[in-house]
Amino acid sequence: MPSDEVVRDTIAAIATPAGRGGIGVVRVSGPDVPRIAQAILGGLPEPRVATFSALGDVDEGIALYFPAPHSYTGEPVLELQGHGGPVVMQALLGACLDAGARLAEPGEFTRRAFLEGKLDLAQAEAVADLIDATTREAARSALRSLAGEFSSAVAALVAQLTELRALIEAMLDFPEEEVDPLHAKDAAARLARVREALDAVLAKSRQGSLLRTGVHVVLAGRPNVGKSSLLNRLAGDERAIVAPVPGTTRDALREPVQIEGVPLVLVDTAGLRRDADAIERLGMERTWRELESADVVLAVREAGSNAAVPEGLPQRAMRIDVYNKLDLAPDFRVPAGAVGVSAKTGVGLDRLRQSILEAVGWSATGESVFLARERHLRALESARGHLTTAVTEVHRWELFAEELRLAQAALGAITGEVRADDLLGEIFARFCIGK
Ligand SMILES: Nc1nc2c(ncn2[C@@H]2O[C@H](COP(=O)(O)OP(=O)(O)OP(=O)(O)O)[C@@H](O)[C@H]2O)c(=O)[nH]1
Ligand SMILES: [Mg+2]
Repeated sequence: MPSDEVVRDTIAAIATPAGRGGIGVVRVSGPDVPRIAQAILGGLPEPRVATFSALGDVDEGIALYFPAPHSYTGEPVLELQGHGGPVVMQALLGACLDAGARLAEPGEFTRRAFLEGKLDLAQAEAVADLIDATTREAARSALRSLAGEFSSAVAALVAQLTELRALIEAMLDFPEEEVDPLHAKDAAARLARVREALDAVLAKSRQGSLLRTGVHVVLAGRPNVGKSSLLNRLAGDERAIVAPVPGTTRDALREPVQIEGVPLVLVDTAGLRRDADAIERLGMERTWRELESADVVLAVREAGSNAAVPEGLPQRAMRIDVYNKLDLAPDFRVPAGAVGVSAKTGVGLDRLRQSILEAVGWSATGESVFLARERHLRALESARGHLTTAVTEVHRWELFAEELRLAQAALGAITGEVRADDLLGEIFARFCIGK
């Protein structure tokens, strides 16, 4: 990886996905772009004007030139749009490499954009999140982060902290007994306001993180209670085999679905019972493993049957008690807190979907959420920890100021103001090549 020094080499990569397509794009960024354009196009195209040209002796297509600093990376950028076949694209990339470019590493274009100050770190991450979004809701949220909504919210917190720190620094110049009690009161009130604002950002970030990671929902229960039928209903498709014989499902089956834009992975499992044959027992072992990593467990049983759910369902995950086959037991009274459904008629499924969202803490407030990464959540929580400690240090102003400084540093790590180089490597290595 290149270091942060200003003189960089020129990188090139195929920016479109591998395979055949109408158009394929090779992207080049760096100081050698004019020389490479000369070699491949016979000259630099007019800035930002789509220019039809021969692309070396490989293809013909459109060339686009973005002079620095008005480009994605902030460096001179050349985009070559040729025909999107793997051979053509490889040859075009090869021509760029022959002309002096180096093959880009994953995420290197975006890394340069960050180093050139075109994007902050949270925005750079939003680029990858937008590409990786699995639902429309996640994509919308990523786009908002890319536009800087999350970064501004963090910056607003940092600004509040900076102001408060300035106030405290001024107080530090006086001996404790001379500090105006009004100032002390003011500082405490301001701290309370920052904490409130931080809590709001944290709540939106926790919600949004669900859109990134997806939620593991495991269906578990005794055989034949209708777990596979429920999965099919929720997935809107006949994915799992359903049969009247107990012990139908052996392997755990995963099915991605979404509820109100929240991506979930539904996991159907082998029913749990005592006297099972060898293969079914192997299936049951898998069920227990799935249960260990579940975010939500749907504990399914038959309405009106006396059979309890199997013992030992984990407590860690959120659990929803589901009574299925309500159509067979019309008089059955669903216990409070549980959900009654019929996989056959579809009754109660909307209620079940809502319960799943509630269980993971999703509330459809219509307010925008932040598509936060684990890294962001940890930073916000750490900042929150320091502010909580600060509350107890009111009147010990030096310690108070130190906690504020630490909180600010934690927040600065989100946007990359405060950063460690190994963090950059870690973040950008997960990008695709050409981005
Ligand atoms: N009437 C009625 N029958 C249902 C309902 N849900 C499932 N069934 C039937 O119950 C039987 C078992 O359904 P499955 O979905 O295979 O049950 P399972 O819990 O996955 O069973 P195993 O895989 O063996 O653990 C099938 O004959 C289904 O058609 C329901 O809501 N109403
Ligand atoms: Mg089944």
